[in-house]
Amino acid sequence: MKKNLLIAVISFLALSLVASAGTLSGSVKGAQGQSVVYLEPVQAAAPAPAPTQVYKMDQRGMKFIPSVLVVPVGATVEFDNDDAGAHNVRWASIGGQTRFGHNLGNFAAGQKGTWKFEHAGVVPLMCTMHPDMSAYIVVTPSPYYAQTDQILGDFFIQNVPDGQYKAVVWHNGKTTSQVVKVAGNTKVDLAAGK
Ligand SMILES: [Cu+2]
Repeated sequence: MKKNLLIAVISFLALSLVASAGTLSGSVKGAQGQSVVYLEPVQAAAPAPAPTQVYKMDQRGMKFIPSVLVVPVGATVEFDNDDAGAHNVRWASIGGQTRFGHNLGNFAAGQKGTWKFEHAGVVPLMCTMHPDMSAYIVVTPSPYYAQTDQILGDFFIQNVPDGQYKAVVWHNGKTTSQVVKVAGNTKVDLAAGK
């Protein structure tokens, strides 16, 4: 009897360990090129630890590099001017909200600036001096995000706690979403917006 109880307890513990989180994987369908996938908790979730990594957006060869940078909310992004001439960094809005717009300023060759992104949403970057320069920073509401494979559209998001999420696909400036349920390792294909 005692042994059975012990086995039951151990089984329960093992099961709860296995099932508490998993990798969400799948493919974004109907999109050419890279997409961004991120999860928005549907239920109240414990706040994620503040990101400590510094993320970088370069200005090099008259381009923002990378053209799409994905960071979790609360992340600090470093903007480096690697060109011989001056550049500017500004965004008119975050997530379409103009009150979050900001002009980070003008940067001479070799100069850099940093900004902490406190609001989730898409940040359309511009350089006032060069209207052809543009890029996006996607600030995600959770640490659960991925960029898809350019060709296959595959994505993997690791260590996702079990639960319900709104899975958002961002592709070339358009977003779509669907509710997904994560229970351990979970596979789901997502559709990109047209
Ligand atoms: Cu510029």
